[in-house]
Amino acid sequence: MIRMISRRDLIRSSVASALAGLASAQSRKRPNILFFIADDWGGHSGAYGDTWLNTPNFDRMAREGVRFTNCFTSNPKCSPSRASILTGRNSWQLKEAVNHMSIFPNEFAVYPDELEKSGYFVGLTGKGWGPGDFQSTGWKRNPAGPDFRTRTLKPPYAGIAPLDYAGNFDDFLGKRPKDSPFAFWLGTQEPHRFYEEGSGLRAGRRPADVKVPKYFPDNRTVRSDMLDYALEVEWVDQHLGRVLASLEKSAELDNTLLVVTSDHGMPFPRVKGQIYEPGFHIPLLIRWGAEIKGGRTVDDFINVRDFAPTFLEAAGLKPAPTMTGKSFVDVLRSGKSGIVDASRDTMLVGKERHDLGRPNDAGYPVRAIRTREWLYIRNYEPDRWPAGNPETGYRNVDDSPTKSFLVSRYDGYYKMSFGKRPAEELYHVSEDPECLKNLALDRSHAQTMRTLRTRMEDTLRREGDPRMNGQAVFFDTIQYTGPRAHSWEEWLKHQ
Ligand SMILES: [Ca+2]
Repeated sequence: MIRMISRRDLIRSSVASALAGLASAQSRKRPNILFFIADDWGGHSGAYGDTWLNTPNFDRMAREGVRFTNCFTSNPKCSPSRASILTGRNSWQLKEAVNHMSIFPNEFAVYPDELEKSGYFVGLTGKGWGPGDFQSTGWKRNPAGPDFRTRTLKPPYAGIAPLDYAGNFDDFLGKRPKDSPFAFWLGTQEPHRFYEEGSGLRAGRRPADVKVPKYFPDNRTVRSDMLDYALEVEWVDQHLGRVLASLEKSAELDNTLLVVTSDHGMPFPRVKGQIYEPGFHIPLLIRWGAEIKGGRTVDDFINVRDFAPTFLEAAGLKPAPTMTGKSFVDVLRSGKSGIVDASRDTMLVGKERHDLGRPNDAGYPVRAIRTREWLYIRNYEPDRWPAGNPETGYRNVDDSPTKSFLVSRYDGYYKMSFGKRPAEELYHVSEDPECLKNLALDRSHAQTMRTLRTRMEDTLRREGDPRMNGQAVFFDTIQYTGPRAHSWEEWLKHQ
């Protein structure tokens, strides 16, 4: 006999299933959230197809988790990128924290605090938010969490005692109250410079293996410098290996949302601190046990400001009202590869001041828009030097053998890294990921450029960017909190 289902039955059964769903959501254990961020890592690894580094643990993350191919920071320098991660906002929405070596305002919620308020045990080791000053605005601890700085390692070479990140993480785990989920920020200081010159060669790495970017001359200086960088990346990978082992040993691995990323590209000329693809395109590997299907590659655009709302959603919380990023828990849970959410196809990037070294401590303001195909860049002060003034030593590029070589030659390669730039640049980034050929003056792309410019400015205006709203002068008032050794006034004194 076929029983007719009444409307009342239907309502009753849907209420019952909704209640069952709620119960299972409540009984689901809240995940641990481990944010593992390397400093200045351009993503070079086996996981991203490089064969000149040994990175078994990054590679394991890609096999067991999700590998994102389009993760970006909105500002390719330590402090602003980390401020975006913590607050879930673009850097021009962060007042003083848009700048490097600045102060951290206290009016924006940060995700470690939100998690702590809901019962998470939180901690930090290594580099959190910084460099800069968070104390003067009332922060009692680094916005990334309370510091677990318990162990250092024997220096591998003269003078430097690196933190034992993985050991500190173990100590943190040992102090965790029973049954509390944890949120830990593990920020390595590597592969940030400085490096012991020639360490890669001495460790037996082969210069011939290195893949040299086209914006550098292919020579032994550059190859050796990149091998030194590779050694530091491998050091980070080893710590990730120890962290994975600790999680396994404590039976927490599969209940941990483990995020492995970087703050911006590698510390080389034309990359770190500069608004070209290699500077703001970063790695992102996420493992979350059985919660998500592993072994996937996802091409959706993810911005660092999406991390905070994602972590809060994973913990069963709503994003803080000040967060403008968007959770991608749905993308993680989808089980799909390739493009999952087609609306994730655009992002903005920009900067104001990074380092000192220009008259009046001026910055180099830029905004840019990146779509699947294009990168449009607007340099607002093209008369200024993009990497810092020659007189003060191009301070927005970390000193390195590669930098010294380029500066000594003063040729086309020098120009690509240090020379002045036109007010507008356009790169067909899907075909030219190294941003070598500026198409801004190519008339056949004029319409594309106009469309991108309008779209970028409209979005920035909606986001309240002071530069779009006639208040760019604010950026010139922001205090620099680091040493003034490389300032213009210091240089003048010695003339
Ligand atoms: Ca950095």
